[in-house]
Amino acid sequence: MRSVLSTDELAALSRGLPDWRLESDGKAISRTLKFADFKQAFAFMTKVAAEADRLDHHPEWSNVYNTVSIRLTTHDSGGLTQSDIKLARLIDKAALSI
Ligand code: H2B
Repeated sequence: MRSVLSTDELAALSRGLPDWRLESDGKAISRTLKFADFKQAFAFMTKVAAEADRLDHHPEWSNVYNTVSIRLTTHDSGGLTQSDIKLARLIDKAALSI
């Protein structure tokens, strides 16, 4: 099981993730993305789904038309781990390529 990140580790790692919001208890990060339309939003989700499954680390997310809301946490560890940071970076990259 991945270990939960310390406050210092989190501060350092999240510097590269300006679009993500840290929840007040420090146990999850979230981001909402808007696309041109539903087709683009779903193309993004399809891309992220495949990569998340490859990582064996899955987002909590929802979609309404062109908007995708994402929350990342590591359920097995009860907080944020390197896996969430890795997935957040991957999501940012995927959003740029849609
Ligand atoms: N995703 C997330 N976000 N947190 C987890 O703890 C987690 C996961 N655990 N995907 C994985 C799957 C685990 O349940 C499987 C058995 O590896």
